[in-house]
Amino acid sequence: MIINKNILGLLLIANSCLVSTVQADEPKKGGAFIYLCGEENTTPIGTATLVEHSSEEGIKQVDVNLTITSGLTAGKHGVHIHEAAVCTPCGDAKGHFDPGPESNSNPDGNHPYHAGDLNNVNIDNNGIGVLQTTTSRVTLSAGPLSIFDENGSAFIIHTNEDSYCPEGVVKGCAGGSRDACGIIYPL
Ligand SMILES: [Cu+2]
Repeated sequence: MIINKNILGLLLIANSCLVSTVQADEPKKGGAFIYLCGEENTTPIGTATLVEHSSEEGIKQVDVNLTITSGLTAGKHGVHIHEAAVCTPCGDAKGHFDPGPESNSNPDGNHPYHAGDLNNVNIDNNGIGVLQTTTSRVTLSAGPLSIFDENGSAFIIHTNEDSYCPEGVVKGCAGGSRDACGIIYPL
C-alpha cells in the first residue's frame, strides 16, 4: 500500500510539472543545446533541460540538468543563466540574469546572488561533466522571475571555476571568459 501511495505521489508531481526537454527531432521545444564560443560551431558539445515544479510550500522551483560531453578542459567551470538569448558572439548573452527591482547583472558584482547564478560543472578527464541542481530564483512560467522575458536567456559556461566571489567584486571571480553558450528555447 505504501509503495502504491508513493507511486501515485510521483505521478501527481509529474503531471503538475512544466517539462522542457531537448530532443533531437525537436531542438527548439525547450531546454538548450550548448555550443563552444568563437567559431561557427554546428555540433553541440552538450545539452540542458529545465523542469519547473512547485515545492510542498507552493514555491516554484526549476530543476536544471546540464550534460557536457566534449570540448571543455577538465576541472570546474562556472555556469550561469545570462540575460539574453544570444550566443553569437557569446558576449552578447550579456550579464547574469537578475531581473529587478534592484537588478545588478555585473557578472563579478552582486555574485553569487544573481537570479541566474548556478553551481560549477565539473568536467572529468574524458571531457564529460554533469550538473544537476535546483533553483528557486527563476521560473519558466510567466512572472517577474521568468527567464523567458522579452529577450530570453542563455546558459553560459565559463573558462574558469566560479569562486562565488567571497571577497566581493574581483574581476573574473565568477569564472572569467566564456567557453560555451546555449540559447534556452521557450516551451
Ligand atoms: Cu556567467
